[in-house]
Amino acid sequence: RALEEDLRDALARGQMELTYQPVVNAKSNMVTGVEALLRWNHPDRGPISPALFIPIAEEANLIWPLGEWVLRKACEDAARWPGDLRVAVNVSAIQFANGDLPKIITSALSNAGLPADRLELEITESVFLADSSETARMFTALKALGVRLALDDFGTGYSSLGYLQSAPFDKIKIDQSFVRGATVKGSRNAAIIAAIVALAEALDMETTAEGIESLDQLDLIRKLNVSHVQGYVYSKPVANAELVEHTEGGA
Ligand code: G
Ligand code: G
Ligand code: MN
Ligand code: NA
Repeated sequence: RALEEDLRDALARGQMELTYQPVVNAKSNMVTGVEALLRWNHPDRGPISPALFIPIAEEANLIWPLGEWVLRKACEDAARWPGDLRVAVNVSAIQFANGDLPKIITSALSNAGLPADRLELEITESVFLADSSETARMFTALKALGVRLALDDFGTGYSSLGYLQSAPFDKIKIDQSFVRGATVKGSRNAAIIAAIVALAEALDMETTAEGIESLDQLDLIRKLNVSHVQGYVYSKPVANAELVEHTEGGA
């Protein structure tokens, strides 16, 4: 049986799950939001990474119902969290290229009763490989809704910096590969992170350093003035119930 068929069944039977990883303000140390990360526990094969099944979903045209489910579920969960936690949802380039995306987001927000500025869409540089006028139209439509936009995995794609001239991002997410080696001030990775932070600040964008695993990395990242931090050093992605437990009493 093809994985594609199993994925179709899992979606229909409500067997997909969302986990949430806290995003922390580097200065205040408060949780300001979470990133929704999709999980599939296959009945025979065990957990399968979205890095593997998202491309399958895209080829099988399952990315539409799957992506819509993720948006609806993330908005519903976020509307019930204490405080004003933001929820970040990953949107693939194929989803971004679909003209129906703004309609789906509007519907997910209003059904959940979630204010638009509490939803952040994480997009990678790969969206800029598509037709540029369509891409520009989508950015305009999404900004008009009032949702926030984050540029995910920054610095790892094939795009030029030209798109930063016009794309209305609120945040740049600094890829884990830069964080990994960043334990020594003066290292190449530290220099790259410092340059990304300077660029983001000049363009009035926030920054999140992803994949922080050690206190040494956290310490250096703080010194580099990254505005937000995310990684196992704080928390792995957790189930919704566990997140509510962690954040009770205010975020
Ligand atoms: O959480 P994890 O490391 O397993 O995620 C692997 C990859 O899958 C990452 O690139 C992440 O952005 C992507 N991913 C996780 N959840 C979703 C989702 O809901 N939609 C899309 N399009 N990608 C996701
Ligand atoms: O592509 P994107 O940045 O959306 O994917 C984030 C991925 O990184 C997720 O699969 C998530 O599970 C994973 N992740 C989050 N924090 C850490 C971390 O501290 N270390 C590692 N190795 N992976 C992490
Ligand atoms: Mn992401
Ligand atoms: Na990323």
